Amino acid sequence: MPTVTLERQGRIGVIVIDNPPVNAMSWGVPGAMIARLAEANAGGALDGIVLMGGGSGVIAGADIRQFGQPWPAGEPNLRDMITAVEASAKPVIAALKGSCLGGGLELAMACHQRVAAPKTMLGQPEIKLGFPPGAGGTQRLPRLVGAERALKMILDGNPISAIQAFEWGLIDAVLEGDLPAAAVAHARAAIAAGGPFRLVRDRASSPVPHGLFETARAEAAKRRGPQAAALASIDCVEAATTLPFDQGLAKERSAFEHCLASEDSRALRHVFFAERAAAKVPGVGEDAKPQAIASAAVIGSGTMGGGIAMCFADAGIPVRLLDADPAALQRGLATIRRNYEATAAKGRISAAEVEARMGRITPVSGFDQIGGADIIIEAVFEEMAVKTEVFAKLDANAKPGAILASNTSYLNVDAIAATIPARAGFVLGTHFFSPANVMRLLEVVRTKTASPQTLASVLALGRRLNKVPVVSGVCYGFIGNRMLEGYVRQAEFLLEEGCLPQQVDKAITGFGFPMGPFAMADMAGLDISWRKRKSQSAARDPRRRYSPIADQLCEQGRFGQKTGAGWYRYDKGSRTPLADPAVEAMIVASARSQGISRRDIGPEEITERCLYPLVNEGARILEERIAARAGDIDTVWVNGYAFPPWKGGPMHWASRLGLPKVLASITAFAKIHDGWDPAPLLVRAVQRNEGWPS
Ligand code: 3H9
Repeated sequence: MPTVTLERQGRIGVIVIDNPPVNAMSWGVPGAMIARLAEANAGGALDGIVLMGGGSGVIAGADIRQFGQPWPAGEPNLRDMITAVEASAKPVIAALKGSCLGGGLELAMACHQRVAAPKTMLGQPEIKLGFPPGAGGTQRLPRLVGAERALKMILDGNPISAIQAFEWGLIDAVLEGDLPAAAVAHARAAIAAGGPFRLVRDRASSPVPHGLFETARAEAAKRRGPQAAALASIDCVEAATTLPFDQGLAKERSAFEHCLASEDSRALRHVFFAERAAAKVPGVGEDAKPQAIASAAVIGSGTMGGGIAMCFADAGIPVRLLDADPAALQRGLATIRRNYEATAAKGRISAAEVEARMGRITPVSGFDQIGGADIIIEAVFEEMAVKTEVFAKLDANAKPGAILASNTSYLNVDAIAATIPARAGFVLGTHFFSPANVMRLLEVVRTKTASPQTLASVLALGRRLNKVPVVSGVCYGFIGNRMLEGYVRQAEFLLEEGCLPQQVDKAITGFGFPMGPFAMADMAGLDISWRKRKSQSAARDPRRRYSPIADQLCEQGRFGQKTGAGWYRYDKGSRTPLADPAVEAMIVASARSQGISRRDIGPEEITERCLYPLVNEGARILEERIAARAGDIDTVWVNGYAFPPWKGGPMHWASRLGLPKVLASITAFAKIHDGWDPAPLLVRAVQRNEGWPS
């Protein structure tokens, strides 16, 4: 149960909102806070009030879990709390620490002053949940920092530092040292000086740069993702500059309610909680304490190995980068440096930071030089024999208890672990996504033998590396790539049946993906999957339909962007895919040779044909317990494959469409096309009128 306490420190009252873990404004908090405020105002014992969050000090805003549930009758809410603060006869000073977000910042802006510890982050992240701020953020923030800065904060949703907030006038002071004591001292001094304690609502808005809102609207219209929340936010901030305060508030209120009820917001909130639920892994309890990871080693200095080494360097963890080929090692290091310098050129890190990060990466050439690392990740050629040879060397060189991980995308990590039985408890998969230093997903592949502590350690490490770790069981392609296969197959079949690559890609980007399957394949390089297909061709089931076009492209040396041609053609130095009549001719010829008569196929069928296989395979993955929950699958697809987050991931999307509708289409496709047998779990969920198992 949340508690709100009032403690007296001389003539200053300190109100602490204690609602672990993040002091959200759940039911009960506003009522208790209003009661403490009334106590603090009663009588003449106090001159002023300091308001802060308990525990870590974080105030994360409204309780997102309670959105969509009826607010208990008669129970005050966040807006009542804000009204009470503004009505307080004694000045209220917000003392901020950790993160002060959403409704937390809105509450702070209603206070008479704001102070913060130096590391505090302040923001209005509501847009990431699909709605504009709903408790005055769009009205008070522009009055404090100006409409331009307020728009930026509200539209990108990213927090700013306390130092920045002070420079912009969002807070009145940055306080060093113990925050409660410093805030009380600040309150005493401010009261002695007579303020100023002017409420933000009473301030006039500063002049707005010409064309600000028009430009913002034009940019919002181009924005990938839900535009309603962005456009509503712009309207509300504009209202802060044109309407009286209370009218602006009313406008914000209705925009907030409208967007909160949208499917986009529902999906984004699902993604928020699914990512956090993925951190809770069955069989890995509190007693599985993560082991300390102070140093790392990465084997293989290619694109993946270099990217993984950068993840460690970025997180401040020293890493040894091993490659037996000195030239490859030098090339790998040069690429890493180029990447850092490009980031510095964009102003995201300083030149000194480039050197600091490079300094954390030590190139080495022998296994004897990585034995001291707490975790060793191999990113060598994707072939079992190569991987097991590496693991044999790790067995001989790694210190006892070191975690040994394979960055395989497909191979059986149980089989790898079995080759070094004495260390099998420390072996698992860490499947990074390319570019590894950018992509947030980390599939943690749980072997049968990995100990809970090994898993807990890698999950904690993943979070330190700023990743979203999701545990997958062992199967071919794990969660993400196993599902990808059906998506790509159907996209290729659609070509033979009547589409062109650009039509398929357009339907998929129209759905919300940043790229369609063919543009994506050209970017990734067609040769990698070609090599894989060739190595497996003997095992291919001849009864299954097979589209040969991707192979034919590769046979002509069309490997995608890197060779200037793949599914598309590319002008020299350009990455813009251009439709290629030569590819169309290949498609038409392939259809003819298979006796397929091509027809017009609309975007709706393209979307269903490409995306329903994700749902069907996802259901199998869930039934086999490769993924612990449907939300884990969604987390994989949103963070690793750019499934539009405002659609919530494939499993959430299917639930919202209605599983009976999805099953009906899958069953209909199964009558015409190969590879559409409905997953038993999907059939059962529909028969029993249930959702995905939790
Ligand atoms: C809002 O305020 C609307 C207003 O404008 C208007 C209203 C009328 N509610 O992320 P973590 C849980 S909208 C409920 O792992 P961290 C989270 O699920 C809100 N629960 O920790 C997790 O639970 P569990 C605007 C929340 O240290 C636990 O706390 N605010 C909320 O890495 C720990 O979370 C936001 O969008 C919440 N608001 O990061 C802020 N926040 O342990 C969203 C967290 O059961 N929150 N939880 O899995 C965050 O960005 C991060 O959680 C934060 C801490 C930076 C605060």
